[in-house]
Amino acid sequence: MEEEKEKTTEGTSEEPAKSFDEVEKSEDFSSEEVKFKKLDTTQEREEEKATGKYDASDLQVLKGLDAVRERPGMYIGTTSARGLHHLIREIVDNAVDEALAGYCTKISVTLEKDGSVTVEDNGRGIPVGIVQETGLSGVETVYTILHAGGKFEGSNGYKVSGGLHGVGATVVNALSTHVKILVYRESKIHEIDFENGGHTVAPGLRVIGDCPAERTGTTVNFMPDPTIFKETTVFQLSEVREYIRQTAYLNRGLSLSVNDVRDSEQEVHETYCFQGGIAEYVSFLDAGKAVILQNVIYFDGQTEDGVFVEAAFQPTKSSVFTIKSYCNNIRTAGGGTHEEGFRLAYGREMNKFFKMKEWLKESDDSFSYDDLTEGLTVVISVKHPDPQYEGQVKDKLGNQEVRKDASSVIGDQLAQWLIENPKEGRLLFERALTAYKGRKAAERARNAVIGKGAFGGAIPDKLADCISKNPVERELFIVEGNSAGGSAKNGRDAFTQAILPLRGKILNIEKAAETRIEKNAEIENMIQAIGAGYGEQFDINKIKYHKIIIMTDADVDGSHIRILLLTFFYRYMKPLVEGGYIFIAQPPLYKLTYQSHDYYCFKEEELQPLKDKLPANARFALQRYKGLGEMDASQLAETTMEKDKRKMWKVTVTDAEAADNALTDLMGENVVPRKDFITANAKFVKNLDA
Ligand code: 28F
Repeated sequence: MEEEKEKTTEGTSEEPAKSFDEVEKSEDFSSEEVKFKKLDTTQEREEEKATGKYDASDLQVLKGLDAVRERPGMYIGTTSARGLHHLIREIVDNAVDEALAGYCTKISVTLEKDGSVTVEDNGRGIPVGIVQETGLSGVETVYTILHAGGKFEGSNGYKVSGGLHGVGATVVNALSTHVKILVYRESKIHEIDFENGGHTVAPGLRVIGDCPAERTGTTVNFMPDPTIFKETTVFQLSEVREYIRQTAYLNRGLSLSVNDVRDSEQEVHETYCFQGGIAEYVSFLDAGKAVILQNVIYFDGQTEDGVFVEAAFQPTKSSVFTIKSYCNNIRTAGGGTHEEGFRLAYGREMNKFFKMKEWLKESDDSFSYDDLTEGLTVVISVKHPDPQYEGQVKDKLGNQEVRKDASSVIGDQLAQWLIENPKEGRLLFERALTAYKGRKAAERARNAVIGKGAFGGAIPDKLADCISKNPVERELFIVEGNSAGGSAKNGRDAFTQAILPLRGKILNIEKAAETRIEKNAEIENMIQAIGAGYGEQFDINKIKYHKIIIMTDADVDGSHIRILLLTFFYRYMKPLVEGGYIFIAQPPLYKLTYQSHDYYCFKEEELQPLKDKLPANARFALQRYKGLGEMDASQLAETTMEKDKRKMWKVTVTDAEAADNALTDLMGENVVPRKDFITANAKFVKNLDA
């Protein structure tokens, strides 16, 4: 465990940030006391308890603590190592809240030899007077009452990755075997102890000594309960250090120390304090990268609905886009409306500026967000009075107003910054242009890799294209199912025959609006393979094949797909049908083998005449083909694909119209029993060979 020297660095943000030391403790504390009854002392309360007279607040305390012990997962997510480390975060978060209120400048966390943890701050000290709402001292209120207002996100009330919204200290108390709290306040040192899951140890809160008036703050020592944290009660220094460091970046000027005194041979004492806040965090994240701008860009602002937005970012030459976002110092790994606000502002203002400078012409496309953010490192931090978290693990910020808040704070200041820093703006433009060019080159390379079509366009990777470049001799077989597709690929004449396997049912054309057609992968593959567009844009002069051959099984499904394909061609590539480019392959229905010679029947009515030709009592084998997949490559080739042997039907417009009508009847409103309807109409095309 290396000993790191004290870390304090100068801020890098524009204006020197006010450090917490400079904050004047100007408030008159007497005004703070107004909500706590001065009269009652804890002594009186203890006497009350001694008489066994439990009042409502005592019952409320017991109810709350037991609830937490019964279902700890409800409050800290899990009781694994992760949940154990949550205990530290809940206590530190309370100290950070005191810092956010402007009264605390130093927080320290110590991993003690006995396995307990001590957290201390130099804030005002938790109030010791009685809180009217609870009838308890401020300290006991914070450490034994589950605030009714404690917000649990989500319907199941599970703990969110965000803080416990002020009920964290009570949860820690309930899940600890002992807790000792020292409060330095009003020149007195007050102490209270809890044991076995939050039960107050007599005599409760009392004064144990004096301290200088300027010495104020809260110190909490707690020991996690091993009956709750069964997996482990051992804290990991690396986990604690990472959280402390992140908290220091997120709260600029706040000094946070982590001390590990468990091994007296190798104690660790580290202090983190960053005047530059999240701007310095971005520098830390970009350490070792080639940056485009020396200074990190930093904006912050408070919106009228009380949301504080901060954003820091720096462009680098790397190709990775890093964005880390936080709400109330809690990481929102799932992103959310604060990131969306950044995205809106960044995309809008950068492109607007580039067009205003005419680096981008009005007619040019705007840069995409990906172009603009390639190599960019961004940290966004928002402080929100009532955060709502979404997503599976509640790590996505859901407050809708934050999208606008972040977009306006960041957008306004980014627009201003670009005008004031045109040189840097130009560097950002060139970075985005590099990204744009890289993306286009990658697209071209990807298409080339997929196997450049004979004509250079992007072709679907499921297409086994043929080698010839002459569309007149090129044939495209659209084959139903991958197994038949495999046989067709093996049996084909690779110079002139291309194979496009079709997965199962393709889109039901009847019900699909034209836009959805494009989205259907099967249809899209077909459109790309044929290469002449579709619908209004169809251009017969661009077709890459002069024969498009539909090869589906002779069964009901095969007929169904055939009808769908014919309807598609008829509706979106009609010139193909009109020009006689569409064919239907005719695979055999039967194979009769007599004296090791194969005879094929392509229609039912051919079978009997074939049998009649055989000598009486001839012994022969008969195979009924149920699907293309039952034929091996050579059988499929010689019966259905070889130009001089195959039988194909050329589709005419009336055939396609029949398919279209069939489809409308079939898929339209008055749905009739599909199976017999398709079979009855499967023969609607005339038998015309090429
Ligand atoms: C090591 C952990 O928990 N620090 C805290 C304060 C200060 C005040 C406070 C906390 C009383 C009942 C609302 C002081 N003076 N460190 C900490 N420091 N809580 S927790 O008040 C809590 C109120 O509920 C404080 C005036 N106002 C507030």
